[in-house]
Amino acid sequence: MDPLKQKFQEKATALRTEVKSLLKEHGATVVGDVTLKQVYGGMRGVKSMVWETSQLDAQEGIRFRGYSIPELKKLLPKANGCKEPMPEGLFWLMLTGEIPTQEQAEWVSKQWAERSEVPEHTFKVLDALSPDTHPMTQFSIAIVSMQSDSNFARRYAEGMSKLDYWDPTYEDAMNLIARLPRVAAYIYRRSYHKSAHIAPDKNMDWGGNYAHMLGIDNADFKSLMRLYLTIHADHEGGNASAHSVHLTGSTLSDSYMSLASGMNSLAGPLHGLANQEVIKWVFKMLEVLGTEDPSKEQIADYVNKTLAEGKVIPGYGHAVLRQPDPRFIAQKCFAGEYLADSQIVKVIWKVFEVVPPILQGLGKVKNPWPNVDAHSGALLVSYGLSEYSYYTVLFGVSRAMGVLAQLCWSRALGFPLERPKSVTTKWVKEYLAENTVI
Ligand code: CMX
Repeated sequence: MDPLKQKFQEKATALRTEVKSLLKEHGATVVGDVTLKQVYGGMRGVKSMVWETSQLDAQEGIRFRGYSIPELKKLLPKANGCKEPMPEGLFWLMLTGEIPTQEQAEWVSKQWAERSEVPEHTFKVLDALSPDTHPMTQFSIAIVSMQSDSNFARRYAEGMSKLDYWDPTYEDAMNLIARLPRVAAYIYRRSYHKSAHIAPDKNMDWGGNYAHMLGIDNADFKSLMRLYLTIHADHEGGNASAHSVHLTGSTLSDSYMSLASGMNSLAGPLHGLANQEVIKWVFKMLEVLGTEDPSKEQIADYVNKTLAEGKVIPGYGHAVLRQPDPRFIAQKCFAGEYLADSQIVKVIWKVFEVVPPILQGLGKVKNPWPNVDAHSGALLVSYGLSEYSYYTVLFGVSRAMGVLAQLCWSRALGFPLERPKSVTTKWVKEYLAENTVI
């Protein structure tokens, strides 16, 4: 058994026993109430799921297995000479709860290089699509097309014990994550570079090789990719992409089907597609204002115009966070170090000064601060990756690590089919009539 799988099995066996006795003793403990507002309001804050790989605090932001992003930047292993963390190390951490050694992170790199072969039929499926098909549509189709290789689906069809579900899930997760950069780069090159594909370099790390296959062989861009792929990986379980993977996975759909579900949710403009919407909105603003260097007053006017048209300001607000997103701050720090002269970065920083007070002034926006998507586009544009319709695919490649690590945990802990209760408005009215004290 490989070292990561062995460590995961040890940890999972122990936690499964612990959870069993926890539920035996405390299964009836009430952990929260649900209000009617939450029932109609997208279930905000309702505790209804266990997610081991990360947890989100409204004030502090995300912690992966207890570690904040600045801590991870210090503690996770680095690829040769790069200052940013290796996403491979984060995957090890999410799966085992332990910060890996350099050797362990490099082992993951090698494993993913070995497992990265994409079936020929997936390229044929992609080539059959019109090149102007949205990259997220292509990504989702490509993931489903690889499902024929699922170890879980094959072993389930052969008849496997419930206790073994985690094992082929781990194999599928490793294979799928390994293949995603190749698939994602293929989509980029066919959509924007006339299918001039770039062969993978199996000696490179996962993030570096992705940058290489995109066609941007710049050391700083590779560093950005490692940071980007690390910070977008997971955001606890309730966000739409993670929850979609969890829900689909709970039916015992395999990793390929489950991940495609998550990617279809990520493709919505209130979620991952916001990264494309931000830069599209900024480009439009610069075009309308006729300047590359708008004043704060000009930006404020444009923000108010967007709001008056009944639209949201993309990249701002969050369902849980109530402070600037530490993933935004991590990208701002990167820009400060590597791209302080970039004009588009300067515009994003000005927008950051202008938007929060305006949103605050509306009186209804719970979080006026920037989220992860407010900054990423400016970094990518600065390195020449300006085709913003592609941006959500980058997010998706990263998000696969978190949701698939958790899918391994969900299988190992024997989580059941997810099936919450819905009610009709008629039921609500009857319930209120019977239960409201006048
Ligand atoms: N611009 C304008 N209005 C906003 C707003 C924004 N950025 N964020 C919230 N609001 C509005 C909501 O539309 C809602 O208005 P109505 O009452 O008229 O419907 C009101 O403020 C209250 O919303 P909320 O409780 O503060 O926010 P939600 O939890 O409902 O929604 C989110 C969260 C992210 C969908 C919302 O802030 C938004 O639409 N932001 C812009 C899109 C975006 O950046 N999404 C990316 C999120 C991060 C990610 O998943 O990648």
